Amino acid sequence: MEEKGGYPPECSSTQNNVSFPDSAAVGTCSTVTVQCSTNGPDTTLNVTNSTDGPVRWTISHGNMDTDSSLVFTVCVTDVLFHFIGQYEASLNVSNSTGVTSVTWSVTIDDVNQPPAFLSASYNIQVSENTAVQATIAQVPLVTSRAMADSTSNNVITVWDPDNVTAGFEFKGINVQSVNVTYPNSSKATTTDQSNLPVYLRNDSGPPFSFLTRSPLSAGVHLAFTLQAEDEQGLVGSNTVVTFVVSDVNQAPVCDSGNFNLTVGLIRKVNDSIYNVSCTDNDVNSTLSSLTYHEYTTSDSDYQYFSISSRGEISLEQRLPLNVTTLTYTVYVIDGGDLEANFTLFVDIDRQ
Ligand SMILES: [Ca+2]
Ligand SMILES: [Ca+2]
Repeated sequence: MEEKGGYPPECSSTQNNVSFPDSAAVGTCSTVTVQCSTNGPDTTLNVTNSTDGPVRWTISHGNMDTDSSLVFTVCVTDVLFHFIGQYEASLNVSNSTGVTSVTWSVTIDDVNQPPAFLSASYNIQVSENTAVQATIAQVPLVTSRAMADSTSNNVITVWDPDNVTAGFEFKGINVQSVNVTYPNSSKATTTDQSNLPVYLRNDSGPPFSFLTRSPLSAGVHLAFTLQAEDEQGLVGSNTVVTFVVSDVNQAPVCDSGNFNLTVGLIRKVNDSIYNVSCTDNDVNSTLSSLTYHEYTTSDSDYQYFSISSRGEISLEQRLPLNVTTLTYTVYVIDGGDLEANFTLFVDIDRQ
């Protein structure tokens, strides 16, 4: 009886090369056709993967073609940044008689990537009473997107994965322009930070810092368009960092303070005797909305007067005959519950 051949598989190439740029996206594949003959009694071949090194790719194959070819595909399964170099992987192709090893040299090439910001825009609230020379945001550099701080609102992370090849690495941040919007709706655009109340200190670092140079005015918006650049001059997408100066409630101010007012005895009920005028500097319309009231506990003379919510004081009763001065204390309160008060001393003119 004739015996079938008894040899391990024969493959057309036992040493194969593939290379990927380190910027290759997960899922990128390189296909290599290797003809492996069954070379024996079997009709199929077994392939076992004995890849070592970083597990950032897989080598798989399809069904055997009629010409005894196996088509192998090397696919990227994880990001390749920071895995620059040459690695070896191997497969064992076997039949019932023996094993043939097919090796793969996988090369990850360093490709320069432009630096990038984690986010295309940032909105940062800054209180109007922030101290001068305070740090209001930071711009750190990382070499991996995964290392970026994505939870702190005032951290503007820039990343450049290149930290191996000289000349590919991050160089600095340029302020392209600053758009300033004032509470009165006027706008200005500048490339010169020197007169702005907020500026990016980009001459030392990273991390770079945004600082206040001068007191901040409520309602002002400062939008910085930033560009990150590497040593080879590559630039990524810009980011826009907008600082919004928030209004902090301040109490109303009444210019008059306590004062004396002379009112004729013969004035009639409902006659208007005075208009209180207080002001509130807040930009926010709620924080600056004022309503006027009278105190009904501190003195008893309030019954002679009334004050409208807009500050108009009128007589509520005829003035008494036997008194020369009445005391009337009023207060004004803003939409944020801050108040100012003052006392009117009403001298009754009997003439
Ligand atoms: Ca780079
Ligand atoms: Ca106020």
